[in-house]
Parts: sequence; structure tokens; C-alpha cells
Amino acid sequence: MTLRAAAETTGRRIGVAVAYEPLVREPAYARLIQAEFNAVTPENALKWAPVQPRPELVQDQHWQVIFDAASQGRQSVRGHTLLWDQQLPAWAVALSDAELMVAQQQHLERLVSATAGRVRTWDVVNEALEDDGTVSKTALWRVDGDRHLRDAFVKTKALDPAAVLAYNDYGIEARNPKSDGLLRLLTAWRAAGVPVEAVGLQSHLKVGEGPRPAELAANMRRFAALGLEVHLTEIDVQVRHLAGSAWGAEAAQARLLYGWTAACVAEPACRELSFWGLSDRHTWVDGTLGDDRPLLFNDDLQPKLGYYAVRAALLGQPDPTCAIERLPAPKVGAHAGWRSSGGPLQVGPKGGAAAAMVVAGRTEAWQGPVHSVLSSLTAGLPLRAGVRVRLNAGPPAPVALTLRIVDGLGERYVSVASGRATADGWLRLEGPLRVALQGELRTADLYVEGPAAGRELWIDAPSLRVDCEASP
Ligand code: 9MR
Repeated sequence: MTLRAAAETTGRRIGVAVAYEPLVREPAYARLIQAEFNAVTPENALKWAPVQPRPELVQDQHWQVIFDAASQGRQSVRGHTLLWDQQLPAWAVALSDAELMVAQQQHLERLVSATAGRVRTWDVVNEALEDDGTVSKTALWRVDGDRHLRDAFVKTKALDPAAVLAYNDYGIEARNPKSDGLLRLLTAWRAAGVPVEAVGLQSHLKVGEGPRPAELAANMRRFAALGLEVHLTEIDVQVRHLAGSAWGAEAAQARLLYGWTAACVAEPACRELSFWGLSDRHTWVDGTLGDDRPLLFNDDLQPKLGYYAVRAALLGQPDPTCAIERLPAPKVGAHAGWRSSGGPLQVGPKGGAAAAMVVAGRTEAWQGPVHSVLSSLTAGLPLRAGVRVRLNAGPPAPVALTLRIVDGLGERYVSVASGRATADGWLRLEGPLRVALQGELRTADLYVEGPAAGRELWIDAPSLRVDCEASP
């Protein structure tokens, strides 16, 4: 099932920011956008600078191509954006304050008229607040107060009454001084009859930093209570800061996306989720913040774990990331990456298990089966590892599951689980992999350690999964 089909089961829009160049040059990009999304946002094509690079030169061709593709794909369009103090044409920046206000109004009136009837939602005002929640006074807003912002909503409504009008910003996903300030502003605007109908929470996210899904949920409630629609408008999740494996970074990203999407699905006022780009090949993050992989599709336009997580959340299903088994079980004749820290590793039937492992001729207590977890371990991703353990004839004895790490901090051992194994049945050893990684992770090996040398230590049912009980 596609994302758009999954979103439609909940009556929501699922959108993507579309860039003109790849849309016209890469058929696979255009196809995927039509197949997977039921809404699009021109990423740049409606901004003032590209639309009017010179006072006498108006360029509508790029957004028109995007609008046409959207109508072909039965996708609604989010207009982005009318009032923003970035992407202003150089000639406009050079104007006096009074002239700039006039030029801005003319631009708004022309663009809203030209697109009227084709835009489902307009981001009328973008990023007009400071972190402390007050209205900014920079570039475009070189005037006091919020008068010009309110006017923009009123004008847009008059020219395109069917469009839903939104205020869009970053850093307002959770309760904080900025979102508090916005709530006060929108409360006042609503009371004064300003036609603001939606709030866009951009959601440029970073694993392990910034708000959690529960905080998003609580904050969305406040805006919903004002009678506003809530839209998650520019979702992407940075991972480049995470030490460890690429798989783990992708899984951590998927966990956050699952929580973010589920929060939207649980909030009746949350009507739209839009991603700020299609694939890791087309993202503003690379150029602005550093090489990253923040989106749902990889460089080859293949779906990532985040894609499946978002789709599952839309369908009300559990996160499939949590069901992925990272530690293979060996078979007779196929060790699946398991090796021995002692004598030869043997695989065969034991105590009802078809393919249990045993290390022959143990001469040290720490000798047992070992498997690398290097391709799974990542800072910021909680994992749980487990095995079943059993001894041969003799008294119960202590056994342990231990992680050996070599990273930028050097070598260290981390206890995962321990217990007393017996000869009568299997003991489950299971625990969290808790380790703060630093620098390059060179080695990460999971050791099953046993009783004194000479005893047989049998291992079965290895597992390593994302710990989905730990909060994303
Ligand atoms: O993704 C956009 C990038 O291609 C542009 O160069 C940049 C400046 O116009 O804007 C980016 O999009 C921004 C959006 O319009 C508003 N919120 C933040 C987005 C990321 O910077």
C-alpha cells in the first residue's frame, strides 16, 4: 500500500516538498511523488525571489509546472509562502521600508490572484517570530507590530476565499516561549476576526534533540482548542550527528517518524503531514547543515525504514522497525556470522533446539559464541539483546551476556545481562545495550560468557532488536 492510500484511510493529507529541476529532469522522481503523496508544496517555486527576480520580470513557469503535475496526480497544493523575510529579491531588499511594503502587497495580490482556486492551503506568513515569541523586526518586517501580518491574511482571503490560511514556523512543535507567543498572537487574531485557519509546525527534527512526540501532542491540542487545523509541514529528521551504524541511524529516525506520525493521527485537528523533500538526494539539509539522510527515500529513491514506520502509523499498526531481528540464528552448517572466543564453534540440536551453538574445549570462563553488532549499534537508538543458555550435567553456574566496544574512548566491556544457568532447561538472558558512543565505533561484539572452563555452554535463540519500550 502506498503512503497516500494509507493516509487516505485516516482522511489526512500526506505531502512532499517538490523542486522544479528534478521534477522535469528525473522521471523516477516525478513518478514516486505522484504514487506516494496526495499533496505537494513547491519547495521554492512560489517564493518571491524566484517569482520576481527583477521588478519588471515575473516568472510563473516553475510553479505552474508543479501545479500541473499536481493536478494530474490528483494532489492538493500547499502554497509556500507569501510573507517571509528570506528569499526576497535583491531589488526589493534595496527599497525603502514604505516602498517595500507596497511591493510586498503587490506581489501577494498578484500571486494569490494567479493561483486562486488551485491552492488548498496558503502559508500566508512564514517564520515571523523570534525564539522568545515576539514578532520579529527584520528585513521584510521592518515595521512595528503585527499589522502587516494580519493584513496579509485578510487580503489573501479576499482574493482566494477557498484557500485555508496558515501561519507556518519552526521551533513551535512543543510548548516553549515561541509557541506560547504564537498561541497568544493567534488567539488575538481569531478574536479580531483575522482569517487564520491553520498553524504549520515545520518539524525539522534531529534524533535525540528537540521535542518528543508526546510534547508535540500536548502542543497541538492547544492550537486545536483555538479551532485551528494543525499541519506538520516540513518534516525531516537529521541523523548525521549519531555515532555508530548507518542502519541504527535509520532505525532511530524511523522511530521518531513513527511517533510523530502517530501523534498526528491521534489528534483530530492534525490534517496534514508533509515532508520537506522526497529523498536523501534532494534535501536542503545537505547544503545548509551538512551531509545527512533526513528523508523517507534514500539516494536511489528506495523506501527507508522511516517510510514503513510512517505508513504503519497512518494505518494504526505497530512500528515494523521494532520487529526487525538483527542477530541471525545459525543453522547446522551455516554459522551466520557467529564465531567463537575459544575452541571451534559447533552447531547442532540440544534440548529441543534444532541449531544450538556450543564452543568445544573451553579453557577460559569467558569463552563462548560471539557475534558482532557493529552494523546495528548507534548512539541514540535503544537496543535489547538476548539469548537462551543451557549447561550440560553439573551444578548451576553464572552466565553473562557482555558487549565489548572499541570506539574513540578506547576499549570497554558493558554488561548486558547475567544469570544462573542450569542443565535442566533454557535460561533467557536478555537486557538493554546501554553504551555512550564516542567517535568512530571500530568494534562492537556481543559475548556469551560462561561458567568455569570445561563445562559445556549451549546457546540458542539469539536476538537483537530495537527496544521499543524505551521512548523514541
Ligand atoms: O528547502 C528550501 C531551500 O531549497 C531554499 O534554498 C531555502 C531558502 O529559500 O528554503 C528552504 O526551505 C525552507 C522553507 O522555505 C521554510 N522553512 C525552512 C526550510 C528549510 O530551510
